[in-house]
Amino acid sequence: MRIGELATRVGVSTHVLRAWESRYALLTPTRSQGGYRLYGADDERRVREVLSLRDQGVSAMEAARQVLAAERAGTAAATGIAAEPGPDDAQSPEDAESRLRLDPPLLVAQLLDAITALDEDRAHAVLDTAFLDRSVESAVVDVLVPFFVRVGEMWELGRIGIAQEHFASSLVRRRLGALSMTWGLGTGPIAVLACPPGEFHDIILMSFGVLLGRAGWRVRYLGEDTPIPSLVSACRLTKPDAVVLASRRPSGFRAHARQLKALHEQHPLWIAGRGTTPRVLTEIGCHHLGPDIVADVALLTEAARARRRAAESAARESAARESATRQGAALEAAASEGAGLEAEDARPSGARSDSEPLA
Ligand code: B12
Repeated sequence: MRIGELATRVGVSTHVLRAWESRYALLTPTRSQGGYRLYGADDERRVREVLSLRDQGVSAMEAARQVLAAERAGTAAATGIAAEPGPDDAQSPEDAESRLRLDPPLLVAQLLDAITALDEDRAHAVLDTAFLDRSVESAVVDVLVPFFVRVGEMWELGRIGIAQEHFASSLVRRRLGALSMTWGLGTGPIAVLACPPGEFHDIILMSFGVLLGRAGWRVRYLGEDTPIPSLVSACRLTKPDAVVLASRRPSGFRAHARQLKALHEQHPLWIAGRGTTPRVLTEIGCHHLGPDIVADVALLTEAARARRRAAESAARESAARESATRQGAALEAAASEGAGLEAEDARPSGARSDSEPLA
């Protein structure tokens, strides 16, 4: 069968299958007369085994290694003949891992090559490898961020044009978009994410949203060029545990300092990106996030936990105060009732209360 049919049968994109073929030698196609690669039942079985291991939390690279190792061992057991040593056999697992795993700088170089040629297929294959081989956090921090720094440098040097830069942005935004599908779900704290008016660089903000979603946050993403009154009404509606505003330029924040200061009084506001200068922070008086976006997720999470703990303890204190007030009132009532009874007891024996039925 051709790769498209295999992809449909196993429910994995052709990009991923090609990556697994070239990176892990998981697939061993034969060639048709016309030169097309043809895949067989063994290829399909290996892919299914890798997918099942991945469902159990094993990385694609490790799953491929296990499937191929089991296959070699199985062949040897079935035939009783020692299997030919595979390329991995003489190596330690660490050697095999480093052989299979591409270094982030190499991935960045391959990605730059692919976007320079506007080669969508190749660029996707590199991104597939980046996201399959490592955690989303590492793919973002070690591959995507350095990639955009290099795109900026090459753009400045005139080695790539605006077409390539737009192509790169659109490619990565679509990938992040796919990863963002579940970031609104759950019961975790809520974060509203936006860029101020005139700011269109939102890729890191979006990446940050993906990482927040993975850490259990519910993300409400407003994205680039958001008018401040719209941000304020979104916050009124969602009552977020954090509002994150990102801008490359200080003016993106300073032009709205008064409204942002007021917003921070209602909901915790965090500003991020290169526009976050000491002067901006003094003018707005809000929190800020640094350049390490993984550490930023932890910082925001800890702040939300502390805020929740403070709210819970305030609620407990207020409940305790209320209950003390209620107890005090009850005691007072009991005391005055007791005093009434005493007064009644003190009445002369023949005397009758007004409320007593007449005989
Ligand atoms: C992709 C891109 C675009 C895309 C953005 C697509 C998108 N949706 O994001 C588009 C095409 C829209 C664009 C437009 C423009 N761009 Co542009 N762009 C870039 C490029 C290549 C990557 C931007 C990026 O994502 N960088 C991300 C990282 C790599 O950069 P960073 O800002 O250092 O971020 C780090 C921290 O600050 C922090 N951080 C940043 N944001 C956030 C957010 C959160 C929540 C957190 C926690 C942390 C955090 O984390 C990062 C990692 O440490 C950069 C090159 C570069 N080196 O950045 C140019 C660049 C930023 N652009 C530039 C320019 C000039 C422009 C335009 C003016 C071009 C034009 N003439 O139209 C417009 C301006 C649009 C606007 N008003 O916002 C210049 C800016 C120069 C300057 N001195 O400010 C750069 C540096 C390119 C260059 N070398 O000339 N751009």
